[in-house]
Amino acid sequence: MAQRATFPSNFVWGAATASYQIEGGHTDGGKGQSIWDKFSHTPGKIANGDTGDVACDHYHRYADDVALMSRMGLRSYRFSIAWPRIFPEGKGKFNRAGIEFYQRLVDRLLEHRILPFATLYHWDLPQALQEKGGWANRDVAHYFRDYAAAVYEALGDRVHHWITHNEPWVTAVLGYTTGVHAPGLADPRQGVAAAHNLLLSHGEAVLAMRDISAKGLHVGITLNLSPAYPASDSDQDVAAARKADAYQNRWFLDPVFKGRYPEDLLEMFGDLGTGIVADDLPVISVPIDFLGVNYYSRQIVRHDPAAPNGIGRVREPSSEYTAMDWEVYPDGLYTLLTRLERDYGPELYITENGAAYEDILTPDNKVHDDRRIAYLRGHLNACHRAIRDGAKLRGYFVWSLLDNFEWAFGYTRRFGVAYVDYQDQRRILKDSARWYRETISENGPELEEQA
Ligand code: IFM
Repeated sequence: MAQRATFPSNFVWGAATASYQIEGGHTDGGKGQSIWDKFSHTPGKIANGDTGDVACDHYHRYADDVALMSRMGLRSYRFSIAWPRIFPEGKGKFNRAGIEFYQRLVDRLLEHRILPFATLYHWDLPQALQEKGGWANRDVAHYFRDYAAAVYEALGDRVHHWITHNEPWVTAVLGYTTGVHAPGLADPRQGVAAAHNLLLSHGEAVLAMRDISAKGLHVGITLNLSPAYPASDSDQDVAAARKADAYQNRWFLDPVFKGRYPEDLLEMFGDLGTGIVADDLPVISVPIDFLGVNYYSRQIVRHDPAAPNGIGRVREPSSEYTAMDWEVYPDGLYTLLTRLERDYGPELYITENGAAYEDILTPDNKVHDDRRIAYLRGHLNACHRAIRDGAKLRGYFVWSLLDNFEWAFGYTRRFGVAYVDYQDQRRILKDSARWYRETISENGPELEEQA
């Protein structure tokens, strides 16, 4: 019998998804247009011209999907709420049919004893608010607070775990600075302002929710974090890695947990930082109950005078890479979790971790995704070691429950532990889903050699 890495008895085992990536039903139940509806319909933005119009059709199949979760032995499910279903214009008229969809979903989850974790924003901003400047407009932070309060009023009796934002770094950088995500802007100044307003909206939402009822409420924010390793011991590479850490990690961690922006980051921003309002920091740093961590890979950094801020990237040729071309590096998760404990100290959930591979559906309807199993096992072992060494890690959500719309990559990347046949919307459990079910029921994966 394999030895197991046993987790604490109350450890939360789950899987995660996001509204635009799985729901479809893009005009159903009075839903308004989101920036991703608009962006995905803009020629040239998404691989193969894919859109989330239908996606996994979860909007219509949610009951079957909850039954699938139950078959997988999941104890928890992290999903996101589509703001344009609740306020089709972003503010003003509340759409009852929109919230009823999530009430039905949550009721089903609870019937199956699956603990809901709801994310308020996973990137599908109402297009009407983009027309007012989107996250670069500070008013949108206040509209987000109102939206958060309305959703919490409607669902707070049955959902106790809330995440304000998913990966605000991605919203700001990919959406406003590089433009590969909706709304597709390439304006670094707006990127910095958007990041600040996202942080402000987070703090305002937490305060508003606590005002409504703090009883039983666990609220946090999810950040995409990635430790930066210098490519060599040279002072220049070490300094470049430190800058990469400021840009990737401390940009959001420090305002939320320390109430200040990192000095070295402000230096890097220079006059691009005009959207940063120091007076907002007390709201941004309102205490939260946990930090959600999305971890996929590390970064190896060298000094490169030709790269922005001198931050150059290095590829480790001996490593394995996923279909996203992301290095498989479980030890980076251990490094990250223990560093979060040392420097910030919050309770933690891994709110996303997983891998895309070129999965093949066999004629007898199987997907033998051994590499995904190895990826998950390696990362769970890293979690186990981090807990042993003091990290307050309370749960783990695999990304993702289902194959889904992978943003600019459309449907070309499969992250699910359940395979989706987009022709007929069949769900087929991959070997990794069976492995995960066993891991959950044993409360931990097979133990690996300790690093
Ligand atoms: O699919 C995304 C998800 O929406 C946010 N975190 C990373 C995942 C994989 O790219």
